[in-house]
Amino acid sequence: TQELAAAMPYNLNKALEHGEIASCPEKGQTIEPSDPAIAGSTLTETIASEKAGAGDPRPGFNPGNESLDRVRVDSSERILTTNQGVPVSDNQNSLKAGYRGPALLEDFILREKLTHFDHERIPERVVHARGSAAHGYFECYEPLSKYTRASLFAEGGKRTPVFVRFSTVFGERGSADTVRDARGFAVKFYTDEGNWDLVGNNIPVFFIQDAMKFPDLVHAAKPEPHFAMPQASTAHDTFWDFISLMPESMHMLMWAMSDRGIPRSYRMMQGFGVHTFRLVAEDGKSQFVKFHWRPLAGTHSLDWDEAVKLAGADPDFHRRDLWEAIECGVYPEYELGMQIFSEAQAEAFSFDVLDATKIVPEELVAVQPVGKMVLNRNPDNFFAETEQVAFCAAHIVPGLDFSSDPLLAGRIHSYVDTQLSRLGGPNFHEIPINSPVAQTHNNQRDGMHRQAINRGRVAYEPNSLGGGCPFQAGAAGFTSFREPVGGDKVRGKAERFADHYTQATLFWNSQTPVEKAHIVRAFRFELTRVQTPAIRERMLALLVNVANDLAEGVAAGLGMPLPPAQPRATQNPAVPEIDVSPALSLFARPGNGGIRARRIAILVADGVEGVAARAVSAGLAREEAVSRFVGVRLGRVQGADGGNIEVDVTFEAMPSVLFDAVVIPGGEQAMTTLGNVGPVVEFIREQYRHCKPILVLGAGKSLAESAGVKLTLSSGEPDPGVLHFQGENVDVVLPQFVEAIAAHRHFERELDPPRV
Ligand code: HDE
Repeated sequence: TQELAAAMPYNLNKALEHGEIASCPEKGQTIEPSDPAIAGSTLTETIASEKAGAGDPRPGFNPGNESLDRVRVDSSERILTTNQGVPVSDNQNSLKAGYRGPALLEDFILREKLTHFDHERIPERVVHARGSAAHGYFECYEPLSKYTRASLFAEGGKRTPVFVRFSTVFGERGSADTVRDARGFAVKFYTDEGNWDLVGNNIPVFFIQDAMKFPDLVHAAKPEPHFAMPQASTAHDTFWDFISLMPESMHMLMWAMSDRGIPRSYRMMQGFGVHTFRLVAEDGKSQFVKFHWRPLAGTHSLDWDEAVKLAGADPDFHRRDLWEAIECGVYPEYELGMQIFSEAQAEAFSFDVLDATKIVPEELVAVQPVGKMVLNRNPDNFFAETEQVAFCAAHIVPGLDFSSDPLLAGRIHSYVDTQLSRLGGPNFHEIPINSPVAQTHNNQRDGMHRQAINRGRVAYEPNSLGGGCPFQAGAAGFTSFREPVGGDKVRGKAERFADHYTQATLFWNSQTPVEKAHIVRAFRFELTRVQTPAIRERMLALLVNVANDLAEGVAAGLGMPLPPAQPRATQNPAVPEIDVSPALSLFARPGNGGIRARRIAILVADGVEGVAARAVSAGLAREEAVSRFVGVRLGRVQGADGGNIEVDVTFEAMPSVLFDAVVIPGGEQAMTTLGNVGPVVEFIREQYRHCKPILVLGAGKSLAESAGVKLTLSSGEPDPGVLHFQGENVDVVLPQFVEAIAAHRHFERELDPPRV
């Protein structure tokens, strides 16, 4: 059957796809629903974990594939047709009355083509418009049935297909990837009891506490409405005007101004569910939970100067990085962790777990690893999958539930609502990327673009004509946790929400000196761009409440005196449990020491030490890093040993910011040539200034030094990120270089004393 199906155009497959029932439908309501939940059914088609399979994934294998097969179109060896399937004989010329005569209205082929084109665009997402996505799977480590009956956590080794979209928040669809912003981290789990969307961010808290303020926040951050500037940047008056009047945003701001706001890669950032959710066990007992994603490649960021330059050199930097890593088999992996705690524990905390501007420090509740996610396949079509995927904070499955976080409440409404205008009606769940792997049966009918052909005359419940089907699942279905609620109808907040600074201070205290310096720099940059002095002053008055040294640093950067602190909303904030949490530093998760898919430049010109250059390239390839021979122009250069090296890219096409590290391989003649080319010297200088690892071989030293590279720190200690090797066999120095690349950045240079 599969061979037959493969040989047929996709639309002829329909009968095969629906099986006997479709090819020979019986009358009325007598058709057996092919639902595995019904006893005796032999159909396993909808079991998500079976689709995901077991064992190491084959390259390019996509567990979600099968469910999308029915809509995949491959036009190889097919003739061109209209949308109605009519073969088209001429795709070059419209139909005219004579070769020089007017075009004819009857040209349905031209009209169909233009009409379709005219309607190709859909509205972009109101936030998170710019994003990139990938398919993969989630694998559970151990059964979690003690805490939750969610089917994806039922067995160790169980796999559930996922589709994950990463995004920036405030930029438009065509904006640059490397802007300073939070990043969306949205995961759609196609579980066998329906879709669960964990729509998170790379920052564990949010700007605001109540959904009521979301439109205000977004209006303030987006380009200003009169002239639509600036694009994808919070460095403007309306954002800081709003923020400086919203002290609750102080904690999130600390994260956003830290290097978390400019990640190196989607593969190298954490994800967080942000809100407190609930796990609900079979016996109805519930615990609170916070979700964490941890990248196995570690958490790494860009330098701000680098991020700015990348926006020009490659606005698709993160999209490309994700795509290329998956294409070359370096599958991004993240571990899912849970902080599980009881209501009683939550009551005792100094903060309110329903307040999305607060974290639960890991020192209070450890993050328990529960499974891992592997992204192993790129989408086939950006629009059909990445653009049309609709995540929704309301999509949860049996075994999970919401908390009463007032920010979450608004999200439960907003996500479905936005799809109605973005995707054009109530049937967006039928768009293939959105449709669950589990079957759907209900009496919802019709509406724009309906795909399902619901059979029979019954579309109501209770019914007798349909044998009562589809019937309620009862206890097997989703049941909300029986949370006792009471109280007056009020608008307002609980008392602990009024402490806006304690956790902002905790974050600041937990940063290393270099991270602190970067935070000060980011505030300075953003507030320097602000034109209204009163807004700068208000921000400084808020920062005084976070930490004096922070406020002083920013004030000095702005050339302003430090104003008195902004009065606090509460005079008696609860005493925090901890003052420092090392887990909040970006350097707390350096990764697994690997350098897979990191990009390394090897500089070449005629006369280069070819043997060494090739050996470094081969050594890096063994680590699955991507090295490139960078030259002044394409073509070949001749090595000092007489051998040729093919230049992969030029300094012009791939400037320094596109590489994680550089190798200066030596060869007197080559080094002299390169030293006379301005962009080459600038390339090396930037690598050094951005604190990247530099491997200098033999005579490469003179070129490195002429670009300002120093082999030692001012203290005389060696710079661990600058390696100078004189010997013959470069394999000796490679492990050290790999280690330096895995460490990502060598900020010793930056702080010792500020010299780059
Ligand atoms: Fe969203 N958010 N959001 N958000 N959000 C959207 O939904 C919204 C919030 C997040 O890749 C929109 O389909 C409200 C927190 C991600 O497609 C919209 C509030 C967090 C994505 C929406 C929040 C997020 C969105 C726009 C406050 C982190 C991209 C298009 C009450 C936990 C998903 C869309 C994707 C997208 C509303 C706050 C994460 C308008 C009302 C907090 C990752 O519905």
